[in-house]
Amino acid sequence: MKPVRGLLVMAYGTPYKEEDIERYYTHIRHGRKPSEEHLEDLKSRYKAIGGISPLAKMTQKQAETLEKRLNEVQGEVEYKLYVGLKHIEPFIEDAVEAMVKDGIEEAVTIVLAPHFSTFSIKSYNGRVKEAADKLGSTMKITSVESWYNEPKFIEYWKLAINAAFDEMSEEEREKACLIVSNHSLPEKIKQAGDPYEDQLIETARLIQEATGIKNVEVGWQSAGQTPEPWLGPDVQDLTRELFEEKGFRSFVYAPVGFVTEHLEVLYDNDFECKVVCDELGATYRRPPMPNTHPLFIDAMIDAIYNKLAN
Ligand code: FEC
Repeated sequence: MKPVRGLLVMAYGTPYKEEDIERYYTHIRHGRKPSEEHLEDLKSRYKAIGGISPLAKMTQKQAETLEKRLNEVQGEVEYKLYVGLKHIEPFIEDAVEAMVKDGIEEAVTIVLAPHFSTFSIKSYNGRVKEAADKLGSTMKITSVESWYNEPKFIEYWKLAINAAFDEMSEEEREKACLIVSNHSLPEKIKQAGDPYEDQLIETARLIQEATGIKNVEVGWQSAGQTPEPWLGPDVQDLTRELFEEKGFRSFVYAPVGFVTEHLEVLYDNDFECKVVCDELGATYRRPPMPNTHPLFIDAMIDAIYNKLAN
């Protein structure tokens, strides 16, 4: 029998039904209940994308596809899947507990988000370690920290973005701009030398190199509602600026920091950025997210094997 290696796939999590929204939002806010106004605002955004987000189902599908593919491409160990979420059950701690109960002695962990930041990947991995320590586990844990520059990940976006540009007439293409974006975070992360911003800039550079697209800009989206400064420019402001100052008339949005059509894409891109484009009289385009595309799944496998080899 082959040895079993735990495969812990982590993701943000989303409410499963409307009644979950308040506790989910409270968890995101580190236990502080949101105001009635903020809660209603979030509820209305979920309503606008059809009630709940497709994220829960897609996270499970991505994780299962990754497990299946990992067991197809190698024969030394058997990967056993565990899913752990940041803000709703099954929580990261639940998944670690399940691995310990199952007697897993070695595990690899990966987060369904390509760029490293202290706010995101570091906190996911920190929670894994803390949960394992709390249980007195000696499980050997190898954690992938980022995979934004994996060649197959860039290849996925190259194909998806090129397909969007191929749909354009020659005339539209001349005045088109690609906006590569990620979730904004408070600017203060930069003081501690966080690589998050540079990793997005590098992703955009690699995509530009692969696609040969002339006009590529970097933007940030989905910033939180706090008074402190967040990484910018915000994609909506950037769209207006590029329209007015550089004369672009068609915008292709590639929110490469996400991997699924969830709230931040369906609402913040497909609704909010589209409203800006409509107001300006510009064309809105957004290539499909990676979801379970084989290139994307294989990019994560390469990242896992690179990490295990080190
Ligand atoms: O349900 C869905 O489909 C959407 C899920 C969702 C994803 C996601 C990804 C990231 N977030 C990151 C950072 C922050 C910070 C705050 C924050 C707030 C929210 C709220 C919702 C939400 N996030 Fe999120 N995020 C998703 C959903 N996020 C809902 C609360 C309402 C709002 O502001 O819209 C601010 C917290 C605070 O108030 O203190 C910071 C980062 C990612 C990408 C990495 C990852 O997936 O972990 C970073 C998906």
